[in-house]
Amino acid sequence: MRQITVIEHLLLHQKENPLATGNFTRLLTELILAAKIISRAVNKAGLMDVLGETGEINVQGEQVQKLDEFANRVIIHRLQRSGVLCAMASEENADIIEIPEKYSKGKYFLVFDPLDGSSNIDANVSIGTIFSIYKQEKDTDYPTLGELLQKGSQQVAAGYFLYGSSTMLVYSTGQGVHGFTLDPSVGEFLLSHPNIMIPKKGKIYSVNEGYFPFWDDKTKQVIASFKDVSAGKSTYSLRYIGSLVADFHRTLLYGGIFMYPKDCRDPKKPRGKLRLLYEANPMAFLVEQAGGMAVDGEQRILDILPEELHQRVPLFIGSATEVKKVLDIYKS
Ligand code: P6P
Repeated sequence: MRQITVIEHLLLHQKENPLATGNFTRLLTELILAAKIISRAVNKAGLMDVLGETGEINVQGEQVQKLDEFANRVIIHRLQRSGVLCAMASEENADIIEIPEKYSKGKYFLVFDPLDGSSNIDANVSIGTIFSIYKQEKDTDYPTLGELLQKGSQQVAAGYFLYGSSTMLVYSTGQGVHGFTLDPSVGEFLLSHPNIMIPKKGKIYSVNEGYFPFWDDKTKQVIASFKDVSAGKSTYSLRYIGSLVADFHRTLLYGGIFMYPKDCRDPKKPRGKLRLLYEANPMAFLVEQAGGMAVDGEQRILDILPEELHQRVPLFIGSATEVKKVLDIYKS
């Protein structure tokens, strides 16, 4: 395959895309550089003092991993100087990250999870950086939180960097989903998976079965439906890595469904664990661009109007056949 870089692909294959302007290209270029720096640290984690926890607890109530903190700093450092953002929001930061006065601002709003799946870092499991890009609607220097809390359907682009056996970028600007693999010998992400489409039906379901006792009856019915091997029913395999980017990437390429239902255990988390802005929305944007579906059990993820930055949401995402099956059970 001819070596096509991300920016070349953006400009060549999506030239009619209003995003292929200098500003979006600049944003993507800085994001790619940040990912290369993070990838280098992740790949050398065992050799540098970046494994383990910092001893701090983040806004999610989770142990902050040293690599989490490093990835967060790298992205904020690079992107706040890009001159194309009006603000940022990180899964690691409680509030909106404003662009310091000394840097010029732009019209894009970047939402990101700097290193999702980081609790798996010490076990050398694939982890990733997830991002969403929105446009600022109003022409104000300092956007309000209300302006930034847009429905996922308003995303102008979304994607993830996967730090695994190879480092990949999978993203969409609304013109299909495209995968690029980092070639360390040239230091570029090169097109490796053009026009990714998720299989209409899969043979894998992905959920943390350990939480079965905490699910309501409907949810138990949903999960049981993927284990029903009575006559004529499809048999499914269970695969669960516990790192959303890795579980989603497998679902996108192989088909099937990833589920993180709400659980009745923690009244403080009635909607489950995954975050709407930082995890569900970007993955929902991608899966719909690839011909799949993403719901919370009742409605389309991309139709949910966020009420707060760190809002959580149940997530059922993957091939249309399996997601429709979930919706039918919840509605029955
Ligand atoms: P559990 C990682 O912490 C994460 O946010 C996602 O990457 C992953 O899908 C999920 O949590 C795993 O959660 O409760 O199964 O360990």
